[in-house]
Amino acid sequence: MKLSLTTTLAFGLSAQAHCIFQKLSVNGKDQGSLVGLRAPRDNNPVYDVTSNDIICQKPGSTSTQVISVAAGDKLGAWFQHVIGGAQFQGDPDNPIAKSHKGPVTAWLAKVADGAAGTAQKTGLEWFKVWEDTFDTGSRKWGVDNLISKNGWVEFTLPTCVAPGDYLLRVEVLALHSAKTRMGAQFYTSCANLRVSGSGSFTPSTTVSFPGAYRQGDPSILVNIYGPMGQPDNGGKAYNAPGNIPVIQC
Ligand SMILES: [Cu+2]
Repeated sequence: MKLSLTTTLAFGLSAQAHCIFQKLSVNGKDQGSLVGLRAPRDNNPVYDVTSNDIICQKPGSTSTQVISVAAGDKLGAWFQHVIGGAQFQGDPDNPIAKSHKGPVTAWLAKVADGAAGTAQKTGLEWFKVWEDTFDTGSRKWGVDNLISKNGWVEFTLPTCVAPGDYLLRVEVLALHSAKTRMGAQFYTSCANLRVSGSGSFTPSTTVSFPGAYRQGDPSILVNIYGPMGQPDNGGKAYNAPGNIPVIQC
């Protein structure tokens, strides 16, 4: 299909180059669109790290289904430009615009057993189970790897995670405009998980959302462009915000 200039411009204006975490996979098995997820309806980012929207994005589609997983399973979180995937055929901003460099992180918070589908998202204690931030060797960001896997973020649920119900929060942080205060863009959804296995990990350090991030954090208020304008953080290491390491089993 050949788009007319008018159509292209119309898409260009309406189609901001954002993304939505809208599907989970377990050991490669797709769980279905929005199944077991608390996801926003539109792809606009959250900018205000003090808002409750920083937890699971803006209230939108809320599934009360719970996804059963085992510690050690390979989980996938699927980010796409709009719900369903590309906004139109050949959408260059699917899964997300290439400009949107930044880290991808995955977090868990324990909720009452049996309550993953209905538990409140506020007041939880979060710990980090995985991250893909910035590789100073290849100068690739987590978002670059997400794009190379057509929007899939894949990680192993650590084997030590104790059985029970959790919310899983996977976050893309886009830093292309982060040199301006409130310019960093946060994209998250939460998945309702029921974890089985024989793990017994209890996190010694947790953070709250909101609370973990501050608008002036050097990881949030940051110019990622080097002297030639290249988005490589000037070749320097980059730590994802939250000041908490990934758990070690
Ligand atoms: Cu965007």
